[in-house]
Amino acid sequence: MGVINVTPDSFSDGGSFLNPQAAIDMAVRMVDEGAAIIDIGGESTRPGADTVPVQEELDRVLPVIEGILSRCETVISIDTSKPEVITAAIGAGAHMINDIFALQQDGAMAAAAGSSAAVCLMHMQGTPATMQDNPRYDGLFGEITGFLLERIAACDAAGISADRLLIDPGFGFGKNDHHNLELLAGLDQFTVLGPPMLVGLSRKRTLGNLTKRSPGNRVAAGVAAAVLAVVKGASIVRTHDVAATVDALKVVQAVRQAGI
Ligand code: 7PM
Repeated sequence: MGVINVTPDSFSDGGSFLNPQAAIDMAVRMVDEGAAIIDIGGESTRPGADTVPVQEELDRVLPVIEGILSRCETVISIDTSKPEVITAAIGAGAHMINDIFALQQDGAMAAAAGSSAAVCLMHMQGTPATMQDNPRYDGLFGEITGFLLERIAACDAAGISADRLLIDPGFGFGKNDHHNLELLAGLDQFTVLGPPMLVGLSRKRTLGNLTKRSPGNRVAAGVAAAVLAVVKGASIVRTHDVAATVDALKVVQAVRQAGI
């Protein structure tokens, strides 16, 4: 899954475009490089980022979804928590909802249930504004598993069947470096929940703290994390660096097939 942010953000040191044409070009390039899914976001989840009004978010993402689908065949994921954006993006051709609030915001569950799109349920402790202020867990895996099971049950109650779901432990979302590394080491524990697992480690701060590198120079670290995640059961890797990640995962897949 390649990441395209249609925001004025510079955090990720690439992958953010306010110009729709640049965003579309980058997405098409990611598809050419082997991405199976493009994740499009119009609102930053960065702590302290400005919230974006609904109309502004729509104006950012809809032309990009339409532009990508007019140029190539790919699966489009919409990174949003707003029901209006969920519904409009699916109307424009999006196939999947990537909501860091796991459909807990007002109207989001109903908007998802009114479609047949896939849904990624991500764990976050707290909210983006405060989640990195000394996150603490009594039991890291138990807390995340409990949350994901509760959200799977909430989706089922709303009429979203389990075969539409993906789960995500939410690396960096209310987790310190130690939490993130522990999660990666024990990632296989989430496979028993049932839905395929999506993970996002690309360019994240834990990788920066390990390597002392800026976001744009964390490609090798991110590729290592992606390989470990897939070996431990992840089905989808969210990345800013598609070409390098696809190459690495081709090796993983070939070794797996040779080992059958
Ligand atoms: C600031 C904080 C800027 C966090 C960017 C981020 C994930 C995601 C993001 C993830 C899923 C980033 C993150 N991360 N969606 N959206 N899983 N499902 O580093 O890990 O891209 S935003």
